[in-house]
Amino acid sequence: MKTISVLSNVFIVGAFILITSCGQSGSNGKSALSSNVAEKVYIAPGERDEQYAFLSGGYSGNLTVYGLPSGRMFKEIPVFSQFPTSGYGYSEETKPMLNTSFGFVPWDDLHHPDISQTNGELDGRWIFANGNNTPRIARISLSTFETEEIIEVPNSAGNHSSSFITENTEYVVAGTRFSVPVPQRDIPISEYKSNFKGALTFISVEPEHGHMEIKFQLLMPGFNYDLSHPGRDKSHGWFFFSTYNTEEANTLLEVNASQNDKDFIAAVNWKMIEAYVNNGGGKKMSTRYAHNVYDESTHTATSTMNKEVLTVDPAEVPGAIYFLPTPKSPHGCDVDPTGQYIIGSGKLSADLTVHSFDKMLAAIKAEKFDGEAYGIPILNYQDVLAGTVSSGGLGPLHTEFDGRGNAYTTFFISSEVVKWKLGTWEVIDRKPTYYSVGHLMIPGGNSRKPHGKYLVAMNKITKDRYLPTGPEMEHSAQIYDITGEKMELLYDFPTHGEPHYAAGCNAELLVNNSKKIYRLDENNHPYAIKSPAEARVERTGNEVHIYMSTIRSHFTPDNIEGIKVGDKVYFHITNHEQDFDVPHGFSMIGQGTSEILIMPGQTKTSLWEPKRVGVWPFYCTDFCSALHQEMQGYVRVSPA
Ligand code: CUK
Ligand code: CUA
Repeated sequence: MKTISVLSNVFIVGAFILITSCGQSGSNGKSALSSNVAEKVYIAPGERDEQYAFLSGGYSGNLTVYGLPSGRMFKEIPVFSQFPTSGYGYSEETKPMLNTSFGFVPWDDLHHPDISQTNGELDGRWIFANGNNTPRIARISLSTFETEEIIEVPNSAGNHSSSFITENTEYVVAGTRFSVPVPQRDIPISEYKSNFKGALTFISVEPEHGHMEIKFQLLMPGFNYDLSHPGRDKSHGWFFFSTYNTEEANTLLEVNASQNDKDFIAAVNWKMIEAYVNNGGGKKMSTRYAHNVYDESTHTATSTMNKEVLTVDPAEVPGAIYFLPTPKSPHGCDVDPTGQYIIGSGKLSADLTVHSFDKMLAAIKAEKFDGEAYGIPILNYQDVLAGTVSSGGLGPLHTEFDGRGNAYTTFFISSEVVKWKLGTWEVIDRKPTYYSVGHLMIPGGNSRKPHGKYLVAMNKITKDRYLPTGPEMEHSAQIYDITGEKMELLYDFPTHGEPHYAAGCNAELLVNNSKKIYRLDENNHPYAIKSPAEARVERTGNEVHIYMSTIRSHFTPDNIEGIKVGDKVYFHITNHEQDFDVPHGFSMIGQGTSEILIMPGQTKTSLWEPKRVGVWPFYCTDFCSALHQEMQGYVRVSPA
C-alpha cells in the first residue's frame, strides 16, 4: 500500500508539472511542423475527405461525425439527448427513444462508439454507443445516420466497459463500472464487500436488422469493470474486461482501491456461456428495463418495458472465466488485430502489461493457478505475460493498432502518444499531445484490418490551442500522419462535448449506403398523408389532429380555426418534397418543445397545447427556397 501511494504522488507531481508547462511558448508543437503538412489535411472546395470519424460527445450525449484528414464536422447525431436542431426527443415520434425505467431521461454520458463487424472487419451497417449515466446501449444506422434503437441495461450502473462488439456483431457487450446490489435493495453501503455485483451484459444483435436483446448477464464479483475488448481472430469467442478496485472498497477509492499491486483483466469465454444458456442454463431475475425501437417505415419509436433478465453466476459455468493479474488499476484493455496480445494499461503504472492469449490457454490447460477470487481461477502473472513496454511515459490509458505490427498508446500524465512494436516491445517513436490525451483512434484500429493512415488523439485539456472562449472551451483532438516510421502531427480540431473513444472507417464503406431520401410510397406513419389534397383537421374530444403538408413554400392547411384553449393540438407534418436535401421546419409561437425538422418523404409530429386566446403564427424554420420567408400560417385559438 505504501509503495503505491508514494507512486501516485509522483504521478500527481508529474501531472502538475505537465499542466503548468502547457501555456509556455515553444512547447506547443508549432515549430515541429514541416511545410508540406498543410497539404496533407487540405481538402479543396468541393472535394471530400478520405475517412469518416465518429467521435463520442461525452456528456453531450451525442455522437459527432467528422472527416479525416480535414477535421471538419459534418453532423451531430443525437443519441441520448434531446436535440432541438432536428426535434429528436421533442417530436412525438422520437420521445419514446429516451424512455427508461427511471422515466424520461433526455441526457447521458456517451463514451465508446464501435462500428459493426463481419469476420472481424468493419462492415459499416451500424455504430453502437454506450450511455454511462443511466446504463443504455444505442444502435445508430449508418444508412440514415439516425439512432434506431436504445436498450437499457438493468442491474448496472455506470455502463462504462461498453459498447464493444464481437467479430461478427453477435453481441454488443456492456460492463458496469459501479457494482451495485443485485437486485437493488436497501442495505448498508458498508456491506459492499461480497454483496455488490458487477454485471457484464451480453446483448445479442439480430443480423438482419440489428435488433438488440439481452441474452444473458454475468453477475461478477463487486469490482469496477472499466474497459473491455473482444478477442479477435484466434481469440474470437473470448471477451476481456479490465477491472480496478478488486479491493472492493466502497469509500475513498482514490486510496483504498489502489492497495493491491495488481488488479485483474477478466477473460470471459462467452461462447461457453452462450452454449450454457442455450441449453437452458442461467436464472431469470425480475427487473425493469426499457427497450426503445425506432421504425424507419413508420418513422416512429415505441418503448416497451421488459420485466426479466437471464442472469448467470460464474460458479455455474466453471472454466469460462479467468483472471489475469494486471498491475496498478488497469484502464485500457485492448486486443491487437491478430488476437494474440491483450494490453492492459495500469493507470498508476509506467509500464504497459501485455498478456499472451496462447500462454493464457496453455496455463488454463495445465490448470496452473495462483488461487482464486470468488471461485474464479487467477492465472499466474508470469505465466501469461507476453512482455512489458517500458516507455518512460506516465499514465498509460488506451492502445490502437496500425495493422503493420505497431501499437500506439496514449499517456495521459506525460501527455503523449507512444508508438511501439508488438512482440519486441521496443519504443519506436513518441509525440506530445496538446494536452493530456485520453483515447486515440485509428480508423479500423479496433478490428482485424486497421486503415493505418491517420491517428486521432482526443485530448482532455485544451488550454491555448484556439482563440479563447472564456473559461469553458471545447475539447481538442489532433490528427497525426502515421504512415512513416515517425508520427507527424498534422492538425488540431475542436470537438463537441468530451470525446472519449471514436470509431472511424474509410469513406467508401459508407458513401454508397448513405440514404438520400425517404420514399413517400414507403411512408407508413399512421398520420402520413400522400398529398396536400389529403390535408385536414380532425377533432376527437379535446384532441385535435392536423394532417399537414409541406412543399415549397407553403403549409397546407395554413389557416386553422376552431382550436380552443386547453386543446392538445398535434401537427402531423408530412414533407412532400421529392428532392434530396430539402427539409422543412415547423415551429409554433410559444412552444416549449422545440421546432421539428422534417426530411422529404417523412412525417413528424409536434404537440402544441395553446394556453392563450388569439391568432398565433407558425413558420418554417429551414431556409428552403427563395420564398421561405413566405412559408407561414396562423392558428386561431378561441376560449375553451
Ligand atoms: S474512458 Cu475516457 S479516456 Cu470513458 Cu474510454 Cu479512457
Ligand atoms: Cu420550408 Cu422554409
